[in-house]
Amino acid sequence: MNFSEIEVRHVELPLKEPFKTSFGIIQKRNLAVIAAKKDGKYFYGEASAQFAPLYNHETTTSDIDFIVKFVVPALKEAESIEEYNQKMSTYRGNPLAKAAGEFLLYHVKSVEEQKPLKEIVGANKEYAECGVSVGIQESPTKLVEKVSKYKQEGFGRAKIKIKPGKDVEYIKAVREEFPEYELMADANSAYRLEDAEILQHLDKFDLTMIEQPLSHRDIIDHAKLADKIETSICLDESIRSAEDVRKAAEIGACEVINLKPQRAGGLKEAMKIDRYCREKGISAWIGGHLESGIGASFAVVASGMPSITFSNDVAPSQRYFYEDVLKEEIEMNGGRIKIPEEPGLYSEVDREVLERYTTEKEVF
Ligand code: OSB
Ligand code: MG
Repeated sequence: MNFSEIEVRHVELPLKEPFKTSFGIIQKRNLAVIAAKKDGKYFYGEASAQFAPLYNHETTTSDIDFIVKFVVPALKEAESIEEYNQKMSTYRGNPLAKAAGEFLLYHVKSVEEQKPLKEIVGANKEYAECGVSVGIQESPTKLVEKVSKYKQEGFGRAKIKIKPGKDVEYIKAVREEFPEYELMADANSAYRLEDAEILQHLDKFDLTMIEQPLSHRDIIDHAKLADKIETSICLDESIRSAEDVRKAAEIGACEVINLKPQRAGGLKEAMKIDRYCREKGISAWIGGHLESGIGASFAVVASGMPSITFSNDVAPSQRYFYEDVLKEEIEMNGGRIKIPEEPGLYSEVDREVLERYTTEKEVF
């Protein structure tokens, strides 16, 4: 595409509080942001890796390296999103970095064709239903306090991060306090099949699902676990493509998919997963990685796709950040976020704010 300039930025957003999962603590939100200028306008994409390779193998700086070496040249050369994805498919892994460039091209497409992103991805909902992902807390009491606060703010369900030793007592405490509230758990691969007994204890608490209990590379043991527990299994880390969904579903490894477009390398593959889920009657919802307003814009839109039947991990800007990089921050009303009917992102990027939180920048 004919970009006059492409910026690759390391952006560091302070978090209101650290976010703790079984894989580690996220202290600050380090993001790789691409901005490409065309006909005087900027278009954006974001890679949602963390500072450390905790969720997958990618890191903020490995993504910046991948973006500089492979995404920037592909953005310049490709004449279409298909061509960009074709180029990316020759490289292994790095879905979060690949998605940053692809998101940017969807931003271009939306603005140039004057079509809202929701129409481009085939979204048929007006709102993204918001759930909240609650990090591991010091004590069950503290967790109950947190859930209570988020519930009052309007989030339609709470997802509780768990790990061995911080599971049954924590979930029990929340369930006792809120007998009717929609609850689920996310283990981020913290258990092994041998731990099935611990996970069986969770069956008592009427969780909508348990997300990624076992290894990030596994589907086989998840299928075995599915025979041992009653709670539905949802896969996150193990799913990188529509093909992965097919295999997991065929062997009975999951009933639900946490669909993260960035983990699938972008919106095109996310649309394929959406279609597959719809055809096979598999339920899905959109997951998140503490995105800035740029990444969240794409997650909000994806939350409107037809296969989405559960609340999503999409949240208003103020959930994690004091200040977001959008001119109008993402807002939640009555537990949901309006999916924009206008072309472009949720709102324009505030370049002053973006600049203020940029710690490094390269311009091509
Ligand atoms: O497992 O879904 C996950 C955050 C970073 C990496 C992985 C995950 C998460 C979350 C938070 O659960 C989701 C969000 O609120 O953006
Ligand atoms: Mg998860």
